[in-house]
Amino acid sequence: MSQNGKRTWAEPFKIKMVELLKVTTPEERRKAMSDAGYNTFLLRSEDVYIDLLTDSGTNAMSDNQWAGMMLGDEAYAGSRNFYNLEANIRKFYGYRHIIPTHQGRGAEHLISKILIKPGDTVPGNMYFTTTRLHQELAGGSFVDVIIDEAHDSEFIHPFKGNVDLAKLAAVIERVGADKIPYISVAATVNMAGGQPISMENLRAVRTLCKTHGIRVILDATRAIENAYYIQLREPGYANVSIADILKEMCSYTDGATMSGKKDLMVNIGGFLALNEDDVYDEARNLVVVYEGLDTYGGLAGRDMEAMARGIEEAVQESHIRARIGQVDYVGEKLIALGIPIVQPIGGHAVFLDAAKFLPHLKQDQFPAQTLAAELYLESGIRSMERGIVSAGRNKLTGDHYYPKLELVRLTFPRRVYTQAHCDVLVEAVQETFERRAEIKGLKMVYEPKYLRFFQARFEPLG
Ligand code: PLI
Repeated sequence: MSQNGKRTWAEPFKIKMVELLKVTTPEERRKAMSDAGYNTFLLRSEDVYIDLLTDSGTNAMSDNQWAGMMLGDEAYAGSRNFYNLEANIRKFYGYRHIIPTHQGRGAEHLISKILIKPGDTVPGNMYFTTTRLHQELAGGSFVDVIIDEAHDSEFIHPFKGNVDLAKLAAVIERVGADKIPYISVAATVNMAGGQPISMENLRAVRTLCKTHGIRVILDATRAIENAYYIQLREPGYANVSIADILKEMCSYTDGATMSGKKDLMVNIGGFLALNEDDVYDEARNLVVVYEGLDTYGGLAGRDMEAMARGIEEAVQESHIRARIGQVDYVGEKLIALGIPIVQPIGGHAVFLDAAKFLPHLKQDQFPAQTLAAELYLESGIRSMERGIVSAGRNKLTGDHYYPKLELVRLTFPRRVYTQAHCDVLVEAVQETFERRAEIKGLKMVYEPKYLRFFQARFEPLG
């Protein structure tokens, strides 16, 4: 049953400008995939028909955002657009101090460098690739404290992004609170399949951390989508606005890292938000080393304006209902066809369960990498591996991490594709599913040191 009813999610916008798509032949796709080393990140965008690689920076801005771009104040210092952004982050997220960054990982870099000392532990509700890497580069170790259900692709739970409080308490007991600079809480949890955390859980995390003097840092990248799930599923929130839910979520945290390229529908931009004055002072000093002055942080004035305006649009109920309704539409169709996907359906993407889709492949034959390549060969649709390749290697042992979830992410850019594109996608996945028994795995032939999924190269087995 759809979470959104049948037609209630129709897009609350009309299309003013279009970008033409290119349809390729199977022969062209075979060559493109081979040239790309069977890694969808290495494809040229012009060889892609429907691009579901990511929802990051790929969204369609509104006429109001584009109008804001023309009002860019490109002063080196004190741009008016910075103050507009600061005002809207304070208004909608509620934090006191704001530092713009070129994108989310710029903020992750700053907070990791400021708060993490070598030997520290950072618990979190499942890792995210760039977040964990910055924690490790600062000398910390990430520990996963998400509930066990999050690692089971079929387990139905309304808030699969929840922190397991017993796991968190055990980590505090084991390493000591003074070795935990903060807990990193993501909303929604990308690697778990776009799964939300409940307000009740976030409140409980806050209470537990407060007793131990541990900060809570929110990864707010898709927090507005998380707010929608709280409104939809959590008792007591059905009549609370998305904006008020967002603000309450942030109120249980000490700061946030943010990639504006997702929820806020801009092509570039992010920020670090903080409440503590001394942490802010350090961040304000450090940002000039890595990003730029604290009133632009690596962004043009026009980009800050687009992000400031994006916040106001992103918290609109009609927007968020349509955005998640579209993802839900595809997910429901795939479930009806018996295709294995992560359930409940996530906020920003439908995640194919590659381990169940291609059960004849071992995990080190890269089932999700293989499936992403095959879907492209079938249809020209680009998706992303979120399995063993993305998980990388344990920095101490050098072994692959073997994540329980071996997924292919079909990620929906906001306000970009139509329902007919969704139907084409469903057909393509179905056709790939029908020939799954013939699909062979891959071997990795080039592996970069950091975030290997971006640039690794593969060859077909057999
Ligand atoms: O890509 P950035 O540097 O703007 O943001 C990094 C980042 C942080 N947290 C989370 C939850 C993310 O999803 C995220 C980036 N995600 C990408 C690029 C994605 O395709 O999901």
